[in-house]
Amino acid sequence: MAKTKFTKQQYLKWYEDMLLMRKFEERAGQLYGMQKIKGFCHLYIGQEALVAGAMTVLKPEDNMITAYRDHAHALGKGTSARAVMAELYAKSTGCSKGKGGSMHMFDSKNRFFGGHGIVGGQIPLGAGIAFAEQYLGTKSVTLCYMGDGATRQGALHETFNMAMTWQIPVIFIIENNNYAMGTSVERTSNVTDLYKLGLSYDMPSEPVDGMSVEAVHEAIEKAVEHVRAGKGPYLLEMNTYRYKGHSMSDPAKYRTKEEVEAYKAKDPIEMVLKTIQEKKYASDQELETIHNKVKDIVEDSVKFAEESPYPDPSELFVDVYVQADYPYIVE
Ligand SMILES: Cc1ncc(C[n+]2csc(CCOP(=O)(O)OP(=O)(O)O)c2C)c(N)n1
Ligand SMILES: [Mg+2]
Repeated sequence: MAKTKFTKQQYLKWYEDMLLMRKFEERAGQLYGMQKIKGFCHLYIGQEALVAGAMTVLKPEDNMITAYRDHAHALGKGTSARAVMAELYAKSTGCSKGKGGSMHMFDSKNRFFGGHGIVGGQIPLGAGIAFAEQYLGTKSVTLCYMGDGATRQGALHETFNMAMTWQIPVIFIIENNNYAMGTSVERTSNVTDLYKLGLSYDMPSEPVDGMSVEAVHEAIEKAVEHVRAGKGPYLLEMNTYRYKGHSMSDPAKYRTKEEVEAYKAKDPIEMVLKTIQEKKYASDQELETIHNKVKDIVEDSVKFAEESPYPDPSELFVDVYVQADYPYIVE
């Protein structure tokens, strides 16, 4: 059996965290089909290790920002399943008061800064949050996630240049799931090893196996150490896969069944489960307890969302513009 530097507690946390993300989204997908959830909805199923592996490294005072495929990030950063589900239902108890929906989860108290629908829009915003931390002299690190599609945006290059010039404490994470909607990386990028984009700015840049939560943890740990030491930005390209379509209306005809199956064979949750079982970190009964706990959290979130009220019409113009003073707590 291979030796691992990780503890039993870490494996069990990864298992529970990823299972919650997966079960939560499977239920969200079902509720979408029942028209309980409307509008846009992009699922993260298959990509869970990218967030779970970071959460065993980050401190509560570290920041996170991402694109619209954001349910798992919010859950990982500590937003309750209730607040995420209620947001999907557009209810006033949602983390964005029911006015953001699936693409705009936001939870400043847990230092989760969205949830952004404009592809690549969060890249300069993430660097901006990190700049604020540097300016104020804190030790907080900012994780800025983006899709492979976002790397073709001009904003990425402007941000990379400025972030390196000013040595901003930010870690850019490319979630390379091979597709931007139905368009493969090969069709739109001359450079398909996307981590190499950082090299022309002299940014430390590495590829990571995003199906392995251990590899994600190790890469983030190394990057965080670098950034916290004041050595400037870091870029990680995490190779991953989304099992579901781009959004709820995508039949995913641009890829083969074999391709999907090959990734599912490396499923991050199954891999962690295998280690837990091999190392006897939990009995079957203990695993069942975790499953039941996760199921209860998800069902409780659905009940909470169902029973919550919609925002009052008078809320329409509230929070459109806010004064977001440090530490960005918006009441
Ligand atoms: C500026 C901009 N252009 C186009 C779109 C339409 N759009 C929404 S998602 C998407 C694909 C993005 O893919 P990727 O960055 O790889 O993220 P993934 O969906 O794979 O997580 C596009 C083109 C948009 N939202 N914003
Ligand atoms: Mg993509």
